[in-house]
Amino acid sequence: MKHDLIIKGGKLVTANETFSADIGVKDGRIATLGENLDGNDVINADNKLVMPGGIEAHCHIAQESANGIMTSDDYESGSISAAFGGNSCFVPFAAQKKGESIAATIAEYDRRAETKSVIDYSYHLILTDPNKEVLDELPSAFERGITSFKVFMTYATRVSDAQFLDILTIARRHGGLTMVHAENHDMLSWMSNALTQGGYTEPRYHAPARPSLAEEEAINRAISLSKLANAPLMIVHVSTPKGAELVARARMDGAFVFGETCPQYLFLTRDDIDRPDLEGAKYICSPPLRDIPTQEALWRHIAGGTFSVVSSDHAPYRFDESGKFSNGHDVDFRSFANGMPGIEMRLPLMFSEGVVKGRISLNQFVGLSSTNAARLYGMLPRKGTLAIGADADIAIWDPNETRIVGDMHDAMDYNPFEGMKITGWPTTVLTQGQRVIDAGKLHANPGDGNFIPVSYTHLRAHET
Ligand code: DUC
Ligand code: ZN
Ligand code: ZN
Repeated sequence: MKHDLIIKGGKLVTANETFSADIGVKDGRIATLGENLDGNDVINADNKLVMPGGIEAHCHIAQESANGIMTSDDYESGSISAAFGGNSCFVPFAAQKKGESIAATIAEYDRRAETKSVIDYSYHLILTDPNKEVLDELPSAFERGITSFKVFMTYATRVSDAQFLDILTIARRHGGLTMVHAENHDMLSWMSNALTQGGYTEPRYHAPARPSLAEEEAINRAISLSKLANAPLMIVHVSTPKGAELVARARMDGAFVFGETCPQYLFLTRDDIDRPDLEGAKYICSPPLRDIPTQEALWRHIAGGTFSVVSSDHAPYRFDESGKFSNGHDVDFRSFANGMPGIEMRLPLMFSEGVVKGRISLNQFVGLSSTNAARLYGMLPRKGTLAIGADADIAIWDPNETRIVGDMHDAMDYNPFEGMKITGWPTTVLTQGQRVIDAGKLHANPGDGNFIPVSYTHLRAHET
């Protein structure tokens, strides 16, 4: 067969195997894995690793925050930055506004994504107003190929436990996965009020205002609700050792519970929020940054299988009046925009500090960065693996390239990981067989990425 493209000489890595083969791509899909293939176009992957492209499963793109502040990245800059970081697909959030129908939310995010994304995408739907009409409408999201929902246990956008149970139940019935931001709202409000009333208002007080206990309590409650509804649940951005233990325990007990953590909890600490002259505001994210023993515990849980995915939680707000200081400079820690960028850093950080430093295997890296997200969010076997018939969503990595982290390709004016020395970078990224990134250059156009309708089959915990 004459292929459109062949990738020659690389070492192929999936979540389960590592082997040498060439890949033949035809009509955007992997047509052949073998030797001596024939193709119109050739990518030489000698001394490179050839892996499924990353799937970024937690990022905020062209989305207003809980306080109404728009992210700096739209689908163009966000997808370009994701691709430069080794991702061939991403799943940002479509966030329902209070009073808005599901159809209106999805239509709005289609408008934001359609002509802009350079890589394939889907959405998780954030539910902030699950009234009766919205719950009745929810099954229509499945028909559209959207099967994951996120709820908050804090912020004005939070749901009650009863509403959470309603959503879990509908998701279970139709084959969907509910994701949760787990922090106890009243504990956070009480701590924040006490701190601000005492005059403790600088960015650094964001950390004590959101204590580990608030996450632990909420994770415990969320798991109980998922057990009651017998419905699958993904606890996103787990940031505490006790929270991770609760996820591990639930999985061992056979509950439908999955966990995610993020690079910021592995590489930064609350000392970063302590930086002078409001610079600490760059490091305000929720849950907040913790400490070194937490980093070590989270790494152990990554290696041991507690977490199915490591996602960036890219929530980009610039260090200016458009972002962090939308409410002014002279305000307390609650009023700075909440989140930090990292969509381009997730995979290089995990490769360098995880694989190169021996904390996780190459196959675990592929599982955590691509395959498990594909399985959880309904894209496997179309995406997330190197198999015949799968989309040719491929990232080719130079495992030896070393760089000092500087500016990224997002629309941000700072990089929280700047200055780190990283070994291993993606050199080529393909989505459906088309070069998106090659040799440091962008090859795709806005709108080349496609919406990928997904369907989800319930998993047992040990399957990711
Ligand atoms: N939760 C997120 O998932 N991202 C940004 C801020 C937040 O609270
Ligand atoms: Zn969250
Ligand atoms: Zn998030």
